[in-house]
Amino acid sequence: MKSIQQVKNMTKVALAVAALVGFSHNALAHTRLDTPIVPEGVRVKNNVVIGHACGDGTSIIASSVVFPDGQDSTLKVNGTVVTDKTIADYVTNYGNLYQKVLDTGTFKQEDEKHDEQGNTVGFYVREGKMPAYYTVFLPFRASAHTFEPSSCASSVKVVVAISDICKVTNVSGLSDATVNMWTPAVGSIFDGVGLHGYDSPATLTITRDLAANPLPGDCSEAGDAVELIPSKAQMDRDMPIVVKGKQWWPKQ
Ligand SMILES: [Cu+2]
Repeated sequence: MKSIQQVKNMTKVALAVAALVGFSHNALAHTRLDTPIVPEGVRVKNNVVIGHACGDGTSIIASSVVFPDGQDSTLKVNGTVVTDKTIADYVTNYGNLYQKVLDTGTFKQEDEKHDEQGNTVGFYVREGKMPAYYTVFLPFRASAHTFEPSSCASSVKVVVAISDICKVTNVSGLSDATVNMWTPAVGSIFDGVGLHGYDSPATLTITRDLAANPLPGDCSEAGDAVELIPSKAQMDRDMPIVVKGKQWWPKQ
């Protein structure tokens, strides 16, 4: 038989290992898309995969997602911001390509977010609880993206901003203890400078169908890598969760 001291020591070791495992799990499992790379011309059922809550004993109680609207979004080509082009120069049908798939299994209340033209620019879920050690899928559908044949784009990376909420606070209460913000750093109130998910957004990359839609002859062999990022103005407007005309998160 083991002495009580031996058992105590073993328990201590087991707890230390559990703490390490728990920590590394939390540090690694960022919120991302289930299928982050999709081919041109294919409609895909996808999921936001929530990686973790805000530390042991906390739960995700809501989540908010923003897709770049393509109106005032920032456009990068091979890593450099371009201002003389829009997403329409690269993707012929950008706008209203994303649709939430209704799923009230974990979060009982959800809705899409629409712009003034009625285009879906994001969605939110709330009235649920995901324990810290769980994961949850938030299903949505991405319609087929079509590349502009005359463009040199070989891929388009759509930056998707996500906030996983543990506690509803006002803007000054946004911290690692209350929210995980997987957002691009664009100067919005949801940048989360210094926080866990700083400038680490989820992405959806669409790859050109080079067989059906080959690059024009004057393009580089690799083609251009295009990136579409929601603007500061869109982030500040579309990231909050508004329920029946009243802002629920962040608190006002
Ligand atoms: Cu993480």
